[in-house]
Amino acid sequence: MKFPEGFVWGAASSGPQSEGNFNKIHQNVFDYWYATEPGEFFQGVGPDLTSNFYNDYPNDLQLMKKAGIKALRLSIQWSRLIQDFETGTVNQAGADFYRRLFATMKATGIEPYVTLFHFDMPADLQHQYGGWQSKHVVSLFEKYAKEAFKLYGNQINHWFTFNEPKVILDGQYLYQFHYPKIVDGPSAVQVAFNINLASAKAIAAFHQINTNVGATIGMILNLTPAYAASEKPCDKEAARIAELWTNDLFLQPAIRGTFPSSLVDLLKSDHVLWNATGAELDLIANNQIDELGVNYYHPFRVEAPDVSPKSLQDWMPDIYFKEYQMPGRIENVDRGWEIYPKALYDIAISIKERFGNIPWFVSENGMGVSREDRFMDDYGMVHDDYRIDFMHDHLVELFRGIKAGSNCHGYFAWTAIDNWSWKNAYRNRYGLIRNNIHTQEKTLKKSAYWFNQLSHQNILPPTNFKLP
Ligand code: BGP
Repeated sequence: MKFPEGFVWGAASSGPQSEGNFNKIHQNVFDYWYATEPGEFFQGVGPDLTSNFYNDYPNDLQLMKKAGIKALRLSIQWSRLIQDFETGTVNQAGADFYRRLFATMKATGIEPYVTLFHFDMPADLQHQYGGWQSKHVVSLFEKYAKEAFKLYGNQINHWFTFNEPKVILDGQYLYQFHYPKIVDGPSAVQVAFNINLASAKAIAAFHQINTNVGATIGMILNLTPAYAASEKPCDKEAARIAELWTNDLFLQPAIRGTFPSSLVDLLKSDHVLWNATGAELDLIANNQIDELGVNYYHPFRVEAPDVSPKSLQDWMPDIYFKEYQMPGRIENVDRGWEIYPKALYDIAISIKERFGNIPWFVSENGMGVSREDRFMDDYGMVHDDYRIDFMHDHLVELFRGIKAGSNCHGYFAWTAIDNWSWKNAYRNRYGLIRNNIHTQEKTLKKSAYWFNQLSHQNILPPTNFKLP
């Protein structure tokens, strides 16, 4: 299986999960949450040090190169770059850090793919205004984005406004796995709109400011194709609505500039539709992404809910669908996620057929496994054949999608070096490179050698790959 010429082999990470809090002047919501409730995090490990990328990046980048990583997705932390959120004044130390980092990446031959927002709302903006619930925060984000474009426009060719907006809704406003752990369906609806608006505003600003010919701007969406548990009409209806809510709510505005009309009708008849002005809708209509990043980990199987959505209950999106755990599924038990590579083919076809075959790439895919020292040999190398199998099987499906004409131009593993997984901290390790978090010693796993071969040959190595 030979991938198309120029196919990009990369890895993804984020600022809050890798940098560590060195020289940061503001807390983001995770810093604040850890400072106030450290027991919420696995083994009490917080975001202070993470993988020490702030200090260690020259060394880390060299290791990534050895793993064949030719592009690295990372994020700027709003809470590091900006001194005064209201005016958008830059914090010089933060600005210098990212400039040095991007320059070192270029010198190392690793192309930066930069995300502006990866779950890390500044804590002050969460507390003062309610974070993404507030349109004022949307305008502050636009100011931050403008500064980033001005500062790094000549260094960056691939910009992304948001990482996984859906997870922001789920974590902060519905299912309580990110601070401030609110449960409020109608607020989640407004947040969905506000994030789409913030992304469009940043795209508009990019078009005004950017002078780097060929630079593009996109968005990173976690797509979880919704599959009905059965052929029963009620399960299929649940899957239809789940697809609209989980995927199309962000895909359609980002790519076509409109919201799915049947979802809008449903929210309207439930009296929970977002507040939006005509000018805001025009802005969204006129500012589309150039490329789409797709994070894919697991499918979303659904069945009809236990009680009718007409029952008297607080509005939540899942009054329309219930998650279904398919018996006999293959699962990454450590993370509780079904492993279903075929969904990547389905995503490829859906982008081709429903979303104009927009240029896209897999911006995250990987497997988080706990206690990886189980698989370590006498020399300290983790033999992570399960990760190789996982990536291999997903790439087989991706390849099928590309052969069927889907416009996919890259694959980024989550992640290069084991990093901090939010509430799960260092429980599940995703890296091609192991991080001993007690010493910060970083060493290649077997999968790094596999990935290196893949990246250099552009051909999928066999699963029974032998170390060189
Ligand atoms: C995605 C996020 C990443 C990363 C990954 C793995 O949702 O964009 O930040 O963390 O999932 O998930 P987790 O860390 O929750 O195991």
